[in-house]
Amino acid sequence: MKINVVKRVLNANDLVAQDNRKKFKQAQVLAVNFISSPGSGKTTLLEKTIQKLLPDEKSIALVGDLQTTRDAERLAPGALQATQINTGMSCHLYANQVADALKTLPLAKADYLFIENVGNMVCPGEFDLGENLKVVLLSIPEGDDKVAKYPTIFRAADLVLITKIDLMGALSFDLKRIQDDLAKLNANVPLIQLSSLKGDGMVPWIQWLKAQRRKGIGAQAKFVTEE
Ligand SMILES: Nc1nc2c(ncn2[C@@H]2O[C@H](COP(=O)(O)OP(=O)(O)OP(=O)(O)O)[C@@H](O)[C@H]2O)c(=O)[nH]1
Ligand SMILES: [Mg+2]
Repeated sequence: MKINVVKRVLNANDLVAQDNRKKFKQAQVLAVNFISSPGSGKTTLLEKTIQKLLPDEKSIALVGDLQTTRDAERLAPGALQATQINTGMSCHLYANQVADALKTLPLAKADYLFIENVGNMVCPGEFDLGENLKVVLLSIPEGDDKVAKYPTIFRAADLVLITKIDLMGALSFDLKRIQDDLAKLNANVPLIQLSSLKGDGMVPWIQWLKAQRRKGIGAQAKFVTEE
């Protein structure tokens, strides 16, 4: 019997993403892609994270939004550099937009590259940017039904952050429902609950982030690029 082996053909975006990944590896930078709906708390979390990593570890922020430089302005304090990409009509970042930005970013001086994708639960999941990890945020006000309704992005997540947990008591949100839905899609994905506003959950989040960077640099596991 003849067995046909079908290889995934890399598209133009994937090829640029591969090249980005090589650059992250060369610079020994952990590149993290933050994905969520608009307003889930990506920028607020990054503002706090960049500050908490200082003075030992330094970060670059790269932010995608349709319009304005507001998020980059918020992230500039504490960051080695904060760069805004305006995507116009596009609901996600492309790898070549990241590649263009890399030309002016001080990657060699950084420990982390935090990429805040355009606020959207669908499109960003389809486009590899060359990142080492995808962190998906879901905030309490969005509701506990979202994992099952937007499975693609939760399937691809390396970490799920439940944000704005200070609002847990004010809104009806069943964490067990989230855990059950994640168990079906991405059984071993870690989940951290946090409030950037109040500070709860920041310790495990920062520990997780640092551990990923150590793992990447030690074993070159996540930094390895498929040749
Ligand atoms: N209660 C509460 N509000 C928060 C928390 N984190 C962020 N917010 C608020 O949520 C709103 C949106 O936060 P952002 O950090 O701008 O959200 P974002 O995901 O970056 O939004 P986009 O860039 O537009 O996709 C702001 O009013 C924040 O103050 C939190 O932990 N608790
Ligand atoms: Mg933002």
